[in-house]
Amino acid sequence: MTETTTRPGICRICSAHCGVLATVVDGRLTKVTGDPDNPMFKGYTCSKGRALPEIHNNPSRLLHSQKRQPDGTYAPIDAEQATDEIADRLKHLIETYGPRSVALYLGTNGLPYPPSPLTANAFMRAIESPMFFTANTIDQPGKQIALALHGHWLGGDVPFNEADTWMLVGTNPLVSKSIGIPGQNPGQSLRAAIARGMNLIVIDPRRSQTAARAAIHIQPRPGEDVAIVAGIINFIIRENLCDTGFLTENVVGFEELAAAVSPFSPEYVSERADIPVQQLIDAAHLFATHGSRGGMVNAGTGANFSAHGTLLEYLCLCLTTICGRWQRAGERVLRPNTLMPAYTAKAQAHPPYEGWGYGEQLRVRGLTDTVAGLPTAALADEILLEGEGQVRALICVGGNPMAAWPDQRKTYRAMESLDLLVTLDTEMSLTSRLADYVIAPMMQMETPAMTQGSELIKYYAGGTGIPAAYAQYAPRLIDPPEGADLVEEWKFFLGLAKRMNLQMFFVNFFGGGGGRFMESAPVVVTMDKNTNLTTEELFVEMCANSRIPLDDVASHPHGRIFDIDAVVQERDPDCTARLDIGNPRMLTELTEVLAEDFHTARSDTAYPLRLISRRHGSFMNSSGTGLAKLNGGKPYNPAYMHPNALNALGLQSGDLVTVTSPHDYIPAIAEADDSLRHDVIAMHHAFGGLPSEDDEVRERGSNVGRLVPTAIEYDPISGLPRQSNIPVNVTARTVEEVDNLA
Ligand SMILES: Nc1nc2c(c(=O)[nH]1)N[C@H]1C(S)=C(S)[C@@H](COP(=O)(O)OP(=O)(O)OC[C@H]3O[C@@H](n4cnc5c(=O)[nH]c(N)nc54)[C@H](O)[C@@H]3O)O[C@H]1N2
Ligand SMILES: Nc1nc2c(c(=O)[nH]1)N[C@H]1C(S)=C(S)[C@@H](COP(=O)(O)OP(=O)(O)OC[C@H]3O[C@@H](n4cnc5c(=O)[nH]c(N)nc54)[C@H](O)[C@@H]3O)O[C@H]1N2
Ligand code: SF4
Ligand SMILES: [Mo]
Repeated sequence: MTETTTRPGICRICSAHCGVLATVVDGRLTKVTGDPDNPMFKGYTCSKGRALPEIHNNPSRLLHSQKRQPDGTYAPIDAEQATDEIADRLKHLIETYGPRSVALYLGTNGLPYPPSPLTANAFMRAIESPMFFTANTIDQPGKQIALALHGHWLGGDVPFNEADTWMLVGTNPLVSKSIGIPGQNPGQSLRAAIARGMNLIVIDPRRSQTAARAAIHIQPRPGEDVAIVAGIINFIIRENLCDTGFLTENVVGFEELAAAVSPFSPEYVSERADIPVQQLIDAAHLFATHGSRGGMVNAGTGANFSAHGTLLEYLCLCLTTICGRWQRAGERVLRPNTLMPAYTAKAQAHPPYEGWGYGEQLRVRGLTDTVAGLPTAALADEILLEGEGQVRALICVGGNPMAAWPDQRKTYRAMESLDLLVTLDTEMSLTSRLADYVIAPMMQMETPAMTQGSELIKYYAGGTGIPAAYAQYAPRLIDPPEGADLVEEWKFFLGLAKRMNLQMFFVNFFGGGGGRFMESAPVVVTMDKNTNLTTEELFVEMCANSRIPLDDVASHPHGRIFDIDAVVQERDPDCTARLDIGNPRMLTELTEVLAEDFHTARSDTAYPLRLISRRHGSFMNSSGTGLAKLNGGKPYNPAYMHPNALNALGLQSGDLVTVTSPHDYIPAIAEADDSLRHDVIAMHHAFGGLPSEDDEVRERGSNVGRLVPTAIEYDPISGLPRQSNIPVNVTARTVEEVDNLA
């Protein structure tokens, strides 16, 4: 007899954390749909969430950990045995070379498993290695650094669902569900907002899905967002459209900002960004004056990848602040915590603090630790650079350096040169194919789930996080497949700690951004030899100081929006804190941007096109690209080009081309796309094979990271290289080259 159950669960592929319904037939996940009874999502999901059955039942999923054999092939290994061997090798490396020789990299798939990043971090602290890296510093590290320089507004964000304007710079939340428009069914939120009269302003070289809905779509040359936002600020200041009351009470640095942006006249910005003067003026005017409830500015990856990501984020905060677009006393708190501790939102500033320059010093490019973490773009150098402190072992948790890091060839050399590479991955990812050990973990529906992480991200950047007192908990919905030997990631680290005789201090929230504003002390769980916790028990610890008890949340299996009447309080009478919009370091960098010779850069005939980033609706970075259900028979990432640009090169959709940057080249498959500027090509990142597998471009796609050098143009604080607006040329592959690829 078959047994079928349908129960609520949580998709955690992206930070939206949609409440779903999961159907299980005889222990096998067969169907995932939206949950109409979920009050937040009301039945919403995306194609990735609905593919969770295929993701779980993927024939290439690892059901056993793997060990690399002397001949380079892989053989299954018992997870306990693998942990023994890894612990021994780590102990030996630490004894011989010191703790800094061991580094850890946490990628995007830490997100689905709340204790996993925290235990990985506790393990690194226990071995006393500072070398803890995450994908954050190859993403938008400027967000947290800029917040440190600007200060935080303790009243929180203006609700998107009430605002009459909003500005989005280089982000496409209809697809990415990441920022600005709430990620919980963004299409629905945007439709409602537009129906209400919202005028959306989108700055994007591509008519993205989001840009197509905008009242004003500025379609500039890529990489000019700093100039554009500076120009908008300048116009608003010149036209006296600032919120002077807010500025007087809460802000310092206005004169300095006004002086620094003054050269960014509409005419100058128009020429530099190649946009109509009037459009810039209209956008600035609209943003400053439209409607009764002004909205905010949010930037995404596209705008952050220009090598001035910190400055761009800082200017976005300045624009929000000069217009006073923060929640005020008496207004509702947009994101009151539910599975996080309660806090008091106040209509006042939290003053600026140190954003970088402390902690661990990297041995390259003068980079240091930052509030966004250590610069991941320099980790390959730390592995390759010999001498005191050289990194010799790397543990990758839910990340894929070979697919996602800049400079793929350098990354390859680094991975190959390691004494020990361990990945925790659900498949033989590009990076796992170079690993000594691949630890096979349990997957989403085999582990308990909660929405705490989706709440936490509001501390990372404005415009993110669930915009309501919403929470959900879901138990394990399936057992791992029969005969499988799978570990929960956090238990792998506990297993290492036990074998290495370490005591770990597990802290329920990271310090930095989040920890700074917690009114209650973090929960600390001491883990050692005697620790015998289940994940469920650890969740209870993690939520020990939550506003709503975890039990209460769990008693509403479809999730619940709790009735919390949180209102922003008046500022403290003795508050002297101010937001700073005149940070000297940032304004000096703005002057340097102004001094750039953009005419010469633009007339480089060797690289006439600019390659920009964009996300794929069906995949989360490199995850899922091999699944037929998601790739619809197209497992590669095309080189999207305007049809006229394609014609001019004598090319057609489907043709093989070579995309060359000053740094390297990749094969690619051209595809017409009239949403782009003529001088821009767009490609999804995190595709492609190893550098030796160019002939598999139709099966694996192309690795954009290979075109990106790490040490030439990069954000001076975060080390984030220029991952968009990459100068390139596109040429047809010669008959010979195509033959070789056949
Ligand atoms: N050129 C260029 N480079 C970029 C970007 C860009 O736009 N352009 N974007 C950058 C950004 S924003 C980011 S966040 C990084 C992403 O960088 P990474 O996080 O390093 O890359 P992902 O592809 O997300 O890696 C996810 C890995 O998790 C594995 N995985 C899938 N499911 C599970 C699971 O349940 N458990 C475990 N343990 N593993 C799982 C996948 O197989 C894959 O190997 O890339 C950055 N790099
Ligand atoms: N479906 C899906 N969702 C995802 C992911 C995924 O891979 N797939 N990845 C997740 C991750 S890790 C992240 S960090 C977020 C990122 O979320 P977003 O930042 O929203 O990323 P994208 O969707 O790539 O949107 C970036 C936009 O920037 C534009 N752009 C590129 N270069 C420039 C430029 O120089 N200036 C300006 N103004 N625009 C530019 C691109 O055309 C694109 O429309 O998405 C998350 N969500
Ligand atoms: S939007 Fe994100 S969380 Fe929701 S179903 Fe899609 S991938 Fe899953
Ligand atoms: Mo990201």
